[in-house]
Amino acid sequence: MDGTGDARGLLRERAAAVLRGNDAGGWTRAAPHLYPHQWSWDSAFIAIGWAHLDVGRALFELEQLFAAQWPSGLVPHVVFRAGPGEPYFPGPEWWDATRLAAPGLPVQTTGICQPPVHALALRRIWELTPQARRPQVRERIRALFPQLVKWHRYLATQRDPEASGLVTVYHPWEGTDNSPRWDRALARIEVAQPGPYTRLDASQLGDPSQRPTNWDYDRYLWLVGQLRKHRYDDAEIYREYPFLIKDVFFSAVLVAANAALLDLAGVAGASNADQGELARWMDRGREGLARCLDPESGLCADYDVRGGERIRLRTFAGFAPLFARTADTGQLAAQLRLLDSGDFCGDPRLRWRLLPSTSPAEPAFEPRNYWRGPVWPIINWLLSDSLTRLGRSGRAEELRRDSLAQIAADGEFAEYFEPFTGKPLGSPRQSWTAAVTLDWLARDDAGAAAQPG
Ligand code: 2M8
Repeated sequence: MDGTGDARGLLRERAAAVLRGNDAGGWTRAAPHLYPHQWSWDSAFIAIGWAHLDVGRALFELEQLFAAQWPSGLVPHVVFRAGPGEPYFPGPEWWDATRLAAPGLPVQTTGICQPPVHALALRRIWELTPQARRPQVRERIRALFPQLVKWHRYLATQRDPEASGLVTVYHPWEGTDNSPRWDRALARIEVAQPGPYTRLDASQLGDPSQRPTNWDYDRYLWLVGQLRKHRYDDAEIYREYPFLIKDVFFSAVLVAANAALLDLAGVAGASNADQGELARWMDRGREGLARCLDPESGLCADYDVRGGERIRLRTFAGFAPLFARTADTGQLAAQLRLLDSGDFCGDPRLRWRLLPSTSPAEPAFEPRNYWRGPVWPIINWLLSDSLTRLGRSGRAEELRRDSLAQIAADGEFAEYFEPFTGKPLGSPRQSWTAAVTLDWLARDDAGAAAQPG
């Protein structure tokens, strides 16, 4: 990016315009057309973006999302809010989730969840709140805080009945859809006949090679049918359902999110009991992740509970200790070396030294296909935020600068990018890309320190 104030100002205006354009009044579409509803982790990143424009609006984004929280504590991955003129497949009829598991909820939702980045957003909102607005914002944080604790409790208990510190995911849609991490577990599902359906995503995008295949969709939808059959009952799912994965990335985000809630404990007036619980979940998460470190590769490996095997693939998730902000300096140094090795950011073919979703050295790597290779700005935002908080501001600053350069070169706030050419892929005007752009630009304005990492 042209580093002048004018270029930055223009980019900021354009990013703000994307959020305003996708604003549906109190909640924000993840993207126009392709994702017309409110998505869970998108909302959290979006709230960070709003915080640079209006902290009240930022909080409202999270409040609206948590208005759809289930009695169990689960925060659904999609809250279906768009009208009939904005179709999305699969819609609420495929889930029937609120009737089965959350009757009385005023909105329809799906029945799975996504990485708990919400506490990171809440902390960022507080950091960005001007002094004069702090009393009101503090009140709203106090009101929201117990809902976040309940959300984390759901993940730390229902999604981790073994108390391993690792969250179990039930579906590829719980974050990184067609990542090769799920390939073997999905391949075990031999007969996936979810019934007739018509996808909208591939035609909306105009290039099916950037999206999951029909083979994937058959399995995604069949799994939704299985969850429906189990009425989204976690205990029953744990006993009978075929797709259970201990996801190290998801677990790492929960560790970081528990730390964020602890940072806010004073602001929110958290009870000692809540603080004790958050600290226990955080420690347990760190220990769980340490046990998943593969000594050979140095990467963290997911665990397929049903298959009884570790998932040893070179993907961004292998850096879970970084995303979790590990306190172990030896682990930190080793992971930072790997990050810049030829398998990841050090691959000389990369247009920018950013973390791709899957390593180009991995046989499953596909540079244009969704979570199988492209660079995702939000993942690089999470990484740079972690590195900053770990005191590695030099490397964090490079990630920030390169990410801004990538986004500015495109100018359309793409959903993801081809790692070698830097070409924009997926949906343009993706809300969370605009949101992290606003956050990165503000760090620039604040004169982000470029100290050696
Ligand atoms: C993508 O997932 C949705 C299903 O949830 C889809 O492909 O239709 C993923 O990138 C997911 O992580 C993201 O939250 C969502 C909306 O941006 O899109």
